[in-house]
Amino acid sequence: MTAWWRDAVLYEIYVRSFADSDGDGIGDLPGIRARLPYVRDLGVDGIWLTPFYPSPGADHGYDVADYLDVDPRLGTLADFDALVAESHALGLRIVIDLVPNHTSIEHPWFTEHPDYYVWADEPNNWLSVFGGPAWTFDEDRGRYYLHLFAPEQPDLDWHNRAVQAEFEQILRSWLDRGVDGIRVDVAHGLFKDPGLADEAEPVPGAELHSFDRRRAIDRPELHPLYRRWRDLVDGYPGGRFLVGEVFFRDPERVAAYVRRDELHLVFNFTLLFVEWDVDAIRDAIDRTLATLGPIDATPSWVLESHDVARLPTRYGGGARGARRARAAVLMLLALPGTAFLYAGQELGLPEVELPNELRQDPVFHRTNGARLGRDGCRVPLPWTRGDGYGFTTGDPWLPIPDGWGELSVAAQEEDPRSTLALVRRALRLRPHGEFAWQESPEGTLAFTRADTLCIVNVAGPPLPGPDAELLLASEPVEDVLEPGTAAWFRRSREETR
Ligand code: TEU
Repeated sequence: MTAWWRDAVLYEIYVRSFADSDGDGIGDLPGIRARLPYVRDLGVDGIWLTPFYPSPGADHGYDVADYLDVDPRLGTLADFDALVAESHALGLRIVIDLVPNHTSIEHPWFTEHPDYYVWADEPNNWLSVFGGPAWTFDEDRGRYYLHLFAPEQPDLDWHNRAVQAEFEQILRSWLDRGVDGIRVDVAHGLFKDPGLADEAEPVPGAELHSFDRRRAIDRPELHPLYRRWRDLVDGYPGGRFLVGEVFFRDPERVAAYVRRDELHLVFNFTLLFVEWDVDAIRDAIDRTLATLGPIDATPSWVLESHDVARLPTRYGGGARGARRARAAVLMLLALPGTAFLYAGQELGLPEVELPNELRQDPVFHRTNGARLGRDGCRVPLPWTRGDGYGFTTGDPWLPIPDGWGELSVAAQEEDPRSTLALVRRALRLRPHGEFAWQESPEGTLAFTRADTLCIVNVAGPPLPGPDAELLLASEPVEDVLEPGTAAWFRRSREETR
């Protein structure tokens, strides 16, 4: 078995925001095809595409109306096949996003197969992750249907065997089309408590994170399902894999999903939940390795995605946040396992503060603005300095801020000290081999991967570099690593021994 994904770097493309080929302001598959050389030159191993299926767009593609086609605004199945073929020719793998917890309310199943969904005469106390109750009354049927997300995203009833059979077919069809991996959206969801019992303690505000629901999700029925999916996927040649979005704060709860015969990989979001704090970062790494190591599961690392605020902003914003985010990306790419980069992270894009009237995320609208939602990390990419920033010839679906010309790919390609240049070099020098912590002063982290030493000065005093060859640093390093700096060194043979 070629388990190439065990130390791969995968690049997440939020399809609407990457590159628009036809001037409608929305990124599309031909746009991505045209930018494949950029992705190849970055040095990643593959691409994860967010959903591109026909969708009314209540949650921008995560409300799927047809699992086997491409949204006409984003291209055609022929474009998809060409994207796969061209990616493979460039040595890039393709991972697609499967959304099995819910469909769009406009999926024909909702009318033709109401028994595919979860219904109740009286709603229980479950809350929607996007705000408000998780139940909506259906006038025609006189009953309530469940939606852990938006009302336009009714939850499927996974206890219905017919639903299970539909998804096996869907998995096969995309594997037959040549995809290398499949991300399973809300992989901790799917099966709900069949008794639909109330949550014991509905924690106010807990709806934000679906991991805080105890009864609705994380059901034992998931594990036999993933064992069957594992068999199905492993029946295809070439090291295909499933990566689950298992959204729990604790890595301990995630581990059950990556036992040897279940999902190949899970996202490990621990670093998403911690600030630029040395103890919290070390703890996230330790807990991840301690839970996954003994079961021989591959750790994965994520600092950014289409669901969370951009890293430079989370780390305090401005020059300081930008600097910390650059250091963090060197740390990310030195950790053992699979790393995920979110398109735009390589440019150091910050979160964008959008005027409320332009916000589109249902999270914003369903919470009456109490939560700003995720539009700020989904602003289209700036490719060039000029008009439309090279993203579109029309109006981008979210405006690209003034001043982003300097953050554009074109601008950063001219600057050897840019974040883009740093990420490209890091992807070429990315270390492999055994991980081990090394002693380091307070406020700093140091670990080795075989003979590469990675030092991160999170918030310690200026740290003198070791007597070793400097491979790469997130900031110019004279004699010391200032706080908010990471660097990779090659240890001499002497030290390695
Ligand atoms: O996210 C699932 C999930 O748990 C997140 O919604 C998370 O709780 C939230 O973003 C925090 O604000 C997946 C997708 O990644 C997300 O984009 C979709 O909106 C969601 O599923 C529904 O399909």
